[in-house]
Amino acid sequence: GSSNGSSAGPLFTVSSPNVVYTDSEIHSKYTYRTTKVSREPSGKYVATPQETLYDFKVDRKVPKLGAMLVGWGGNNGSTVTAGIIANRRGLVWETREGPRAANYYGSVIMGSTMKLGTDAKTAKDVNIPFHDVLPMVHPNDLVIGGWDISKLDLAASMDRAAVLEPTLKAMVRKEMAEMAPLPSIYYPDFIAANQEDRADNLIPGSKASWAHVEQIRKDIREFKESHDLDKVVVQWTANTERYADILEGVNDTAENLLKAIEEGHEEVSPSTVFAVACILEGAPFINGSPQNTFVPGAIELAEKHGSFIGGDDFKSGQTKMKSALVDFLISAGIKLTSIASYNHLGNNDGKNLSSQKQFRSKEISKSNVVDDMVEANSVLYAPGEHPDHTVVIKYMPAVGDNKRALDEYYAEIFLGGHQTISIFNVCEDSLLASPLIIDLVLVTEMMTRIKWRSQSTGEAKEEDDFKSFNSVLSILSYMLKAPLTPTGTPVINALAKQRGALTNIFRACVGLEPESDMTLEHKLF
Ligand code: NAI
Ligand code: DG6
Repeated sequence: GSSNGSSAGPLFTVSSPNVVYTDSEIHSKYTYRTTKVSREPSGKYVATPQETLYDFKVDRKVPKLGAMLVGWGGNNGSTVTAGIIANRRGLVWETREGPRAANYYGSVIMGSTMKLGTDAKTAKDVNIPFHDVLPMVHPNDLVIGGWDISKLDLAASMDRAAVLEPTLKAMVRKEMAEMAPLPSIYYPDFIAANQEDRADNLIPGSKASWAHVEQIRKDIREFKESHDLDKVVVQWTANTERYADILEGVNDTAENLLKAIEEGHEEVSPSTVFAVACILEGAPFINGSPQNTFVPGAIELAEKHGSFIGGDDFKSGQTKMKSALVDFLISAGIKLTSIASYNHLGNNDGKNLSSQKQFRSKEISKSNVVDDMVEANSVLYAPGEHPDHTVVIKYMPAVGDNKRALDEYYAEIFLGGHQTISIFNVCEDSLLASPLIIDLVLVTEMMTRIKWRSQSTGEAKEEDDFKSFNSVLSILSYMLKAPLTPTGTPVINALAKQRGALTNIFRACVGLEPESDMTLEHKLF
């Protein structure tokens, strides 16, 4: 069973002089071990093990949390809302294949486990639900709300999305019908022209303005007050926008961006206006779409205000496979030489992406996902050498949300031979994206309750030396195609490494060593 919070008591406690539990906090002293490498004039390397001592502090009080979605009435928004209601009520519904029960499959936090250690008696692995590693919010307790430029209530949105079984829809319809998205901001130039007919729920004004920032901030405050929430996390799951041009004096610095919004500059996108409003309101903001919402000015503003941001673009199906498979091929010493990625889909996302500028945003986020793995292998690839990589997306209304993705991976193997791997990946796109929306909210909220300080000087420090993680939450990378990282820090796309970062940071907060697969206990006896 899953338990969280200090009242129910945690599923496990750590017995170590480095870990202290109080009623309200978990304190851990953690030694972070890395290796510093220097290059000698001879071209050889010297590797020196390094240790840094950190204090971590976790607030154990699980808050009452709201998640506000921009694009709430879309396929993802309506599906994740219905899914949470179904789980909360433990629903079971009939399908032609028999009864189906609500679950959180596809959520790392709710559906996967972490090895805690080995059993003291049997030496077998003890695995616990990921959700029990730290005191996390349960998704059943989330209060969902949000905005959409389309005024349909959530029951009608769920019908329009055509994702869920009619029997399930019937069971959640009443609750869904009572939910309606708040009016939103619509600057027609940023999304495809073919979206215009659903834009009937609008805050007046068709370009950025300070009134828009104020209205969004007010919406967040009112949602928080009316549901008696401790915190709100906001997530963009609205249409993919075109890229905004990065212009000197407009969106290059925090100050210029705020000025550009006040002056109504046409190059500021709706998603950037949402990001700015959330940053100023202190509500974490996650971008689930590929466009460059986080222009340099928005990142600087977040860092200035110590507000959390994360993005970009949910990594759900084709790209998730890619970031696992390419990691495997290149780590196996096989020289991947080309990737051809094609997909067609028939939902409103596909319709919006049939427009060139919006497709271009997606093409960028889908294309840069193997760079780190290629660059890391200087045995297979010369500097600057890269596999060919093509991404095609076609709109095919008939298949609806049932996306078809075809991928061909072509590689060079031993002595000039070739390996071709073909993948045909069919899935309901929104059923893959919905659990990621949940994970992003839960992990982001958790990060607001973790503080750290460096103990490298060895001296005891004042309580107020504790800080938050950097504003840019790269820990969310596992769920995202084009992970945003703090300025000047590397992007990690390899799926296993991304999961390792998430797992091991959580472990460090309770004073546990990183997951090690050495299993020396089974080899040295
Ligand atoms: P959708 O088109 O069904 O939903 C988007 C919603 O956003 C629509 O209801 C639309 O009316 C609304 N909208 C557009 N502009 C808005 C604005 N300025 N303010 C408020 N609402 C606005 O699309 P879907 O399938 O839900 O996907 C949402 C986004 O997530 C898309 O950008 C898509 O590319 C991205 N995404 C989806 C993945 C998936 O597997 N479903 C994976 C990766 C990214
Ligand atoms: C088709 O490419 C539409 C897109 O919105 C994708 O469905 C979405 O980005 C998911 O991408 P992936 O590559 O993770 O399956």
